[in-house]
Amino acid sequence: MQTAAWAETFRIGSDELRGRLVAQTIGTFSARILPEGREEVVSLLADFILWLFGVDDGHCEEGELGHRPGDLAGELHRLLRVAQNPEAPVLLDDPLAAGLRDLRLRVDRYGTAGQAARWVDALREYFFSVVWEASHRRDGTVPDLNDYTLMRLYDGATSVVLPMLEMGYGFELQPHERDATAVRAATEMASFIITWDNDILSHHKESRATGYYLNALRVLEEHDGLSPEKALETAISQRDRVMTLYMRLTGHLSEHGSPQLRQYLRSLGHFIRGAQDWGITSVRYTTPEDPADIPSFFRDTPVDAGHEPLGIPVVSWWWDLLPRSSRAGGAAGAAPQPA
Ligand code: 3E9
Ligand code: MG
Ligand code: MG
Ligand code: MG
Ligand code: MG
Repeated sequence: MQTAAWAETFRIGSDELRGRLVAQTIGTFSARILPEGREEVVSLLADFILWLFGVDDGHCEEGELGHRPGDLAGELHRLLRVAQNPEAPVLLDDPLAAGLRDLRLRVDRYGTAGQAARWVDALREYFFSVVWEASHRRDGTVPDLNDYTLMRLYDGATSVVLPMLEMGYGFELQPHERDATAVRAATEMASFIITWDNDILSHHKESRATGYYLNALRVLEEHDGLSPEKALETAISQRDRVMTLYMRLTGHLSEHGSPQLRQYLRSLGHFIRGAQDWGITSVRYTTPEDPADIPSFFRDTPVDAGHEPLGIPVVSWWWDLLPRSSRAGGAAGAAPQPA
C-alpha cells in the first residue's frame, strides 16, 4: 500500500503500467527479502523495486528505448547523474528521475557514503547490461548461454539490491570480506539462482507477450535445440547445481566469517527464497486472466546435486573455490582462496 502511494506521488511509469505494478505485491517481496530489517529500509527497497520495473518494463521491455540501445544508454546516463548528484538540474520533468532523487535521499539517510556509492555503481552495471540486452532486442537475436549468463548476472537487477541488505540491518560489510573472491562468488551465485528462478517462473508471462523476449529457456531452445520441456528441465538442473555449490560455499564462509558476513549471507538466502515465494504468488507471474502453470510449493532436495561445473566459461571459476569432494562445512584445508 505504501509503495502504491509512492508510485502515485511520483507518477512512476505510464498510468497503465503503474496500475499493473501496484497490484503485484512488491511490498511483500521486499519484506520477504528483509524479514527482520528496519522498516524504513523495507519500504525504501519496495519503492526501489517498483522503480526498477518502471525502468525495466517501462523503458526496456515495453518502451521505445528498448529497441534503441544508443538512446537508451543516453537516458540511463542521465538517470545515473541524478542518482549520483540529485541536486543536478538533469531530467527535471521526468517522473523516474524525480523518484530516483527521492530514493537517493533515503539511501543517504539509511546507508553510509560507501553504500550510496556502491549503489550508484551497481545501477551503472545494471544499466550497462540492459543496453547490451537492447541491442539483441533491436536485432532480434538471442545470445549464447555464456553471454546470456554474463548479462543476466546484472540485468536481473540483483546487484543493485545488495547495499540494501546491509542497510536493512544497519551494518557495513568491510571491503576485505565483501570483495573477497569467495564472497563475490557466493553473491554471483545468488544472482544466478534468483534470475534462473525468475526465468523459469516468468517464462509464461514473457513468452505470451507480443514482441521480443529473452530468458534462459529461450537461450537453451535456440542454441542447444532443446524442446520447451527439455529446456525447462535443463534450467532447473542448472539452478539446482549452482544452489548445491552455493550451500557448500556459504556454509564454509559462515563458519569462518564475521557476524556481519553471516548476516549478509543470511540475507542472500532470504533474497533467494523471497524471490521464489514472490515468483509463485504475485499476479505479475501467475497472470490470472491467462493462468500460468506455476507450482505452489518447492522440493526440498535438488534434482541435480552434481559437484561438476556447468560448462559455462564465465562462471566456471565458481567451482574452483572449494575442493570438489568437500562436504558443506568443509574439512580442514577447504578454505576458499582469499582475494
Ligand atoms: C528482472 O528480470 C528485472 C528487474 C528490474 C526486476 C526488479 C527486481 C529486483 C531488483 C529483484 C530481483 C528479482 C527478480 C529478478 C525477480 P526480468 O526477467 O525482466 O523480470 P520479470 O519480472 O519481467 O520476469
Ligand atoms: Mg528485464
Ligand atoms: Mg521483465
Ligand atoms: Mg523474467
Ligand atoms: Mg525479460
